[in-house]
Amino acid sequence: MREAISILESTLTDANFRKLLAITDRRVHRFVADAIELCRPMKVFVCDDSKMDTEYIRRTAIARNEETPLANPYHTVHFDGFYDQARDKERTVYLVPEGESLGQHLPQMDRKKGLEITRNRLNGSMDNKKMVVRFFCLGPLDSPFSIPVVQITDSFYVAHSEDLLYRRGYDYFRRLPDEKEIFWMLHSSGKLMLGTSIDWENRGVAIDYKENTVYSYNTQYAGNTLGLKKLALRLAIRKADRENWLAEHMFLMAVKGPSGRKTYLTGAFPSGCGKTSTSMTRGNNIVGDDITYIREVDGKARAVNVERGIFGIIRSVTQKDDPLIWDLLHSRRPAIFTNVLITEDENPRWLDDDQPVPKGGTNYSGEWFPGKVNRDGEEIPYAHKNARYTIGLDGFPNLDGSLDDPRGVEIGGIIYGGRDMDTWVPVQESLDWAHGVVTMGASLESESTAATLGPSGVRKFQPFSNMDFISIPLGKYIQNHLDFGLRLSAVPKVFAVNYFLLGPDGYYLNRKDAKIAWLQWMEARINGDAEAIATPTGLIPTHADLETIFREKLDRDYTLESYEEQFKLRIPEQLEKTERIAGIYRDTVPDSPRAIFDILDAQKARLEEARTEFGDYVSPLSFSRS
Ligand code: SPV
Ligand code: MN
Repeated sequence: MREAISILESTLTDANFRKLLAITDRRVHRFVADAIELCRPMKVFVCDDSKMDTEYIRRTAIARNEETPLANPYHTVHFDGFYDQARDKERTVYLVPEGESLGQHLPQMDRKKGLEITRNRLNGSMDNKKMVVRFFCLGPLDSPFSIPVVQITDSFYVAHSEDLLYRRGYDYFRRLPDEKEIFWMLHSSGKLMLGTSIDWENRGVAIDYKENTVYSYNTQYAGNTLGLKKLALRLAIRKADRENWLAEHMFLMAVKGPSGRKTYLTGAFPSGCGKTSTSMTRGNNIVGDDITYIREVDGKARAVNVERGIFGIIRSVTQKDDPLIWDLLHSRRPAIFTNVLITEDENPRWLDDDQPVPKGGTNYSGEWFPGKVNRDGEEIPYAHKNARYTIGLDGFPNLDGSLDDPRGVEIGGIIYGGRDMDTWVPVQESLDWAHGVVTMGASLESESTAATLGPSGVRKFQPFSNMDFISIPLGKYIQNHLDFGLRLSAVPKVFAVNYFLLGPDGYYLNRKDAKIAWLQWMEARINGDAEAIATPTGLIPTHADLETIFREKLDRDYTLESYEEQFKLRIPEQLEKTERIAGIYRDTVPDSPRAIFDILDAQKARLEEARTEFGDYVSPLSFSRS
């Protein structure tokens, strides 16, 4: 390769060259020069995070048809291609050096071969296009949590979205300590038609963890393209493994207790299972809704939000159920909607918004009209099920003051939740850290949703809700969780929740806002303010405590009848689950820690004993207080 500096000097305008060279790290120069040689852009734009530069990115996204302005001058819409509406798990592969294996759960490819394919796809991909070079930081700046990231993309939509979602890092890069570890992201949307990637059949994401670099091509959907989101999470999980901390697919929030008390909790839920809505519950404060780093500091578990914005699903968001989000999305706060419908009067519409079906408009399929069908004759809904909004957290009325605290916050609890219609009770606490790690985190299952390609509604193994992003062998990842607890003197409590329990008539047993009550109970438990009943699978609330919480927080009754129905121990389903999970680890995770089997066996024995004593379905009133 030619000298990086001479490549940069001959390709960049003076102003852009100066902006880039103000960052003195030679690794940065080499990465940009290599991307230029590979992708051969017509021009290169280096963003220095000034208002002028960030505005230029937003305006260019519109000028190039990647975004369409809406009636609200602070809003735009971006459409991803018809077949590019979610994360493509199958085509997201780890490039594995010779002799290494990540186990059978992770899609992987020989590194040399993968790099060759990837570089072929990216070869000349920015022909006639402008390359954007941006600098960001994952986590607060100047903190033990900070990870600097270089993002190169030819999509102004990607560069604009990241501006709303991540901490700008140009100045931070100018003062980086020598040899600080950096993540490197290179994306190209490939050929575009009307602002949309058309070569989706040849799309892919290649994770070269050896070089901390991720390549993404021929796709635009944020989960496949925004380097700082799920692409960096995969690299962060490897870094966390090396450095003994945790990189998790979790929200981070403050639950408010009595007399202004605040307790921080993180929560791992697979996509589309209530993660964002839990972190935005009324009366509490949000720190983040998607990705959290957790480190041990002086024996405590401290955590930060890796991001500073929300890329949230916009379906069933209504004025009545989600007033906070609704108001924010009708304000002067900059936002990008994706894959919603644009009405004739230039307003966004999403599914289940409590309004009549629109008469027509433009959506991800082009011009839309009621009854429009796809190639297979299936009706195209007016908006996609995985339609989203992108918005910065700054100025949210419920934003917690700790967002940018470089020390992070101490967490009192970790929650695991999935889409489970018939097994878990609405909320329970684990017997201890390892029991939580194994029977809650490592045993998490969930029905699939529209957030990933493929059929929805199929029960899937979703350990820690992080399975899609785990980048080390699964057994090692679980061992790291077990070990992390051992290093703590103040160990967070571990909880499991289930918002999706169905009654015999096929209806959900709980209203959406019941999560407010479960959070309150967890907050009380962490602070020693609530009793619990010991069952074979964990510690559950008493009816009396829930009755008080529902009355105080939700202004309604919580009857003994509801309690008995919701909190009954479903022994056949629990036993089946225990067997299923133990089977998965036995048959497919050769490096499973022994603790998984010991803890699952002990749970099974407790369940069988309870069945002998009480039968298959056991009222919570049969068990005694712990
Ligand atoms: C998720 O699907 O978990 C998301 C959205 O948070 S994305 O990963 O960006 O697709
Ligand atoms: Mn997510």
